Amino acid sequence: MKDIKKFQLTASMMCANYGNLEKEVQDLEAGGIDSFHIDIMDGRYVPNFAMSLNDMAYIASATKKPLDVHLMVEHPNNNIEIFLSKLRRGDTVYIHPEAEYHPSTTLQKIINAGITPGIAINPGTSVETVMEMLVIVEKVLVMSVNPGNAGQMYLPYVGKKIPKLISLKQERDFEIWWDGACGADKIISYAPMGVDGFVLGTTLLFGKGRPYGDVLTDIRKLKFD
Ligand code: S6P
Ligand code: MG
Repeated sequence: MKDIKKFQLTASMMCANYGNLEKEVQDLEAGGIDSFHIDIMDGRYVPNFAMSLNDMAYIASATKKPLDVHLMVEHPNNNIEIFLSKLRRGDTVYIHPEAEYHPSTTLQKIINAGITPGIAINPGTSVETVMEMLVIVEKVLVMSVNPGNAGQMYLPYVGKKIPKLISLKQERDFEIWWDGACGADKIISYAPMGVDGFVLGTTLLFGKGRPYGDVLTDIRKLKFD
């Protein structure tokens, strides 16, 4: 058995208790979370509204940990500056290529702002359709559920994309992150293969009646073959 400690963990803040967001941020940070995942939705690109600009800005002000901003909005190029202006070097912005006419233009705006550029790949989007963008981005967020909601079922066909992306990541220099229905089984399967980070939501972290620090410690202690 080999201990693999290199993977990162980010907390999906749309699953947090909004009754006391400050305490949620503090508890997650004290518990050892690496970053905060912020799901921004517009009710058009996805059939839901989760977090928005002010939630993101508040969490940015409440922590020095990086923000991992997942934009599920149509045509982010139209107003992405509003988000970028509230972020800091070390934060990431993911866009969905399908939501944009010219995704590489939008990615260039993210890069020009000094923010880490990423793309999110939907379950129904194949790796082949984003091949050129893999050269531009630093992070790829693999969605294992359709975007829009927490607490959904894992779509098993998504796992097949991981070996494809792993074979491309050295040459094209990007990190691979997993988003959706992330249980310990997914970390055990995919961290040893080379997945760099995991988004934790209701499946593993939130609503468990256990301190976040205990859950995160258990995840870090997972054993790998
Ligand atoms: C979904 C969103 C995700 C979820 C996360 C929740 O649109 O992008 O980040 O918040 O997947 O995790 P879980 O374990 O409830 O699926
Ligand atoms: Mg997300």
